Amino acid sequence: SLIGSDRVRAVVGLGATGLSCVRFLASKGIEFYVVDSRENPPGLEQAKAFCSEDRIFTGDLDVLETLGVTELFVSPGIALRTPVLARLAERGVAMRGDIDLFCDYVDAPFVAITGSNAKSTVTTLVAMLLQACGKNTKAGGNLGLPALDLLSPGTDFYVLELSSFQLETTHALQADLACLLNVSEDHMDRYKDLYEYQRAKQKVYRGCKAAVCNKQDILTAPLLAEGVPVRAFTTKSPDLKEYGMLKDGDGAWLCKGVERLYHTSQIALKGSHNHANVLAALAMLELLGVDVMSDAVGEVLKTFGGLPHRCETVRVLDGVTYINDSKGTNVGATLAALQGLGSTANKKVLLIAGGEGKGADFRALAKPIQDLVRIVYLFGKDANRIADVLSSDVEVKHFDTLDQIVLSIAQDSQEGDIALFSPACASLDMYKNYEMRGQHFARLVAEL
Ligand code: UMA
Ligand code: ADP
Repeated sequence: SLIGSDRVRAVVGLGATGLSCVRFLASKGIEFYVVDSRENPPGLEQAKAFCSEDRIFTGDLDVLETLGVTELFVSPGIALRTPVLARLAERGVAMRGDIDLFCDYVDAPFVAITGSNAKSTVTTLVAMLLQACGKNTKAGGNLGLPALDLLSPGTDFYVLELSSFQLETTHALQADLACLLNVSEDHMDRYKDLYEYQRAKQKVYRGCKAAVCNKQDILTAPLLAEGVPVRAFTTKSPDLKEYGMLKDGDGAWLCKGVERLYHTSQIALKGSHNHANVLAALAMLELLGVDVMSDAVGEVLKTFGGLPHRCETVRVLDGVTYINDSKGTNVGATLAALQGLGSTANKKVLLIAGGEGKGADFRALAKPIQDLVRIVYLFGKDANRIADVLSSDVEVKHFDTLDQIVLSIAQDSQEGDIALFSPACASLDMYKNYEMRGQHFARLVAEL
């Protein structure tokens, strides 16, 4: 806890997270320094309203060594391996994060959701479902609105999307409900290997009161004390108490054990990866004590078609469907998008990929691309690293810009094709963020 201690604190980083820590600590009358390695970080002007200028240091993190700090609130964008932080940690300085602060002060039940993919979709869906069931619900965290900015009286539930970076600096999460959706390679520029990354993700379960995991992904299996209720979800037929699917003609039933809950025709989210997301959300509702068969739940499932930039159909032109999956920023997401389109898409997919690969191993894409994709269009920093793993019988085209790619697709495509923009890479080599990249794609397609 923060009260009555003689700690010397610093907020490290002045982006959205750092600024939320600055506002929060100031509102509690707690003193702190602020440090950012950037000369002119985005939150600088706003921070000055909460902290005297002689306590703000920009341009270099090394100044931390001269301030006598004992506790840091480190922003998720800064690696704990950064030399000055590693040196301070070695000397016993506490490395905390905004979520740790949130946990100290939250006084309503909260749900913590992590995973390599589908976090935002599931976080949004769970929050919409709780809200529709009459619960005053606030959603945020990695989703966009920093967790500390959500805290407000009269809230029934907080639903937090957490990244592995946020979990690294969280020591006692103790969520009322924790969910790890899936684990596949991401952010390999920040982790030694998949297992170090998985360890960060697994911290979501620490001290939780109930848990949801993915039966088809062993890396999500929680190690919990006896008596903590756990629900698993799967896109295969479920065991008793599990959430899963039973085939039914062209569609399938989402089930709990043998109990039929919703038919896929009653669900706006499309693709088996999205059905897994719905099952995870239903499992969470049950553990939160909400009736999964209420009219309110059915209505949300019937209408929520997903967030922008996640397998979003932006146009059908001359029989060609253009899909914006700019949020497909790692291999796992692009795999899910390809597989979600199904075998009916056989050789009808024109895939656009490339960008900042974050040190990923792209080999897992080779087989699904060979099976489903007719032409691959590559651009961005790591285009060649993707090209290197592709089978020689797939046609690959290289371009400098997305503009050239969209024009080329307009010429190459035939009726019935799917032009899928799912980069398997981050956008930061060419764009400010994945939203700008997705908007650029949608604009180019609209101009065709
Ligand atoms: N930076 C510096 N020097 C500093 C501090 C930051 O160079 O001293 C750089 C970082 O390397 C990074 C950028 O500034 O490139 C932003 O870092 P930040 O920690 O200030 O980020 P925030 O603005 O606080 O936003 C963070 C999350 N960003 C990251 O984890 C990189 C946001 O998630 C999140 O919405 C926000 O907190 C509120 O909780 C974004 C994200 O990309 C969407 N997350 C990653 C992902 O989803 O893959 C993890
Ligand atoms: P996150 O917040 O974890 O990045 P999003 O909900 O924004 O997750 O989705 C990110 C990407 O993951 C999108 O490209 C989406 O198509 C893909 N995706 C959605 N559901 C799944 C799933 N169940 N498994 C793998 N990938 C998925």
